[in-house]
Amino acid sequence: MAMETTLLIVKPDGVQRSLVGEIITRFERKGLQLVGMKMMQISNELASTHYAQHKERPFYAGLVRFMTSSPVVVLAVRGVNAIEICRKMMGATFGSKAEAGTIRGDFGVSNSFNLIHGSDSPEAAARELELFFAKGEVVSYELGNLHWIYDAAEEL
Ligand code: D4T
Repeated sequence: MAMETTLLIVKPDGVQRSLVGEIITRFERKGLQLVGMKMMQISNELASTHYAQHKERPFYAGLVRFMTSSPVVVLAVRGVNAIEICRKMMGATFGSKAEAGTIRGDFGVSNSFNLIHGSDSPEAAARELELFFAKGEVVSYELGNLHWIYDAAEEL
């Protein structure tokens, strides 16, 4: 298992529903390290680039409209196996189906608004971190309690 950095986005519905703190808290409590964070308004161009793989899908136009409808909070989150861990914590794509205990399962019921985005592979994470963060906005620093989060002898 590798140390990974992943991109998360608290989507417009998460911001509008005042769930930003609640959502970030879950990742912090898990033991993941915040290494980048900002509020921003996603442009049409950025939303189109980010969701380019869905361009032909029927929900694409609505998805771009949704992602640009209100500010979002973007996060860079680091940890061992962080990509898979974050995806598990997010839950299935829509709140109506997502398991209780996950972010989408606990806070949403919609079949299009789904509160949070998370990179789904190392390649996607690298691409998305570069799309959303400028050089220098993702930082490196030592977590004081790292040796209590991981068994340093075994896992790092
Ligand atoms: P993201 O990419 O936002 O982390 O979500 P998922 O990885 O869980 O889901 P996805 O890529 O299949 O969908 C991307 C994005 O499109 C919206 N969507 C999706 C939608 O509005 N209607 C749909 O039918 C689907 C499949 C929600 C997430």
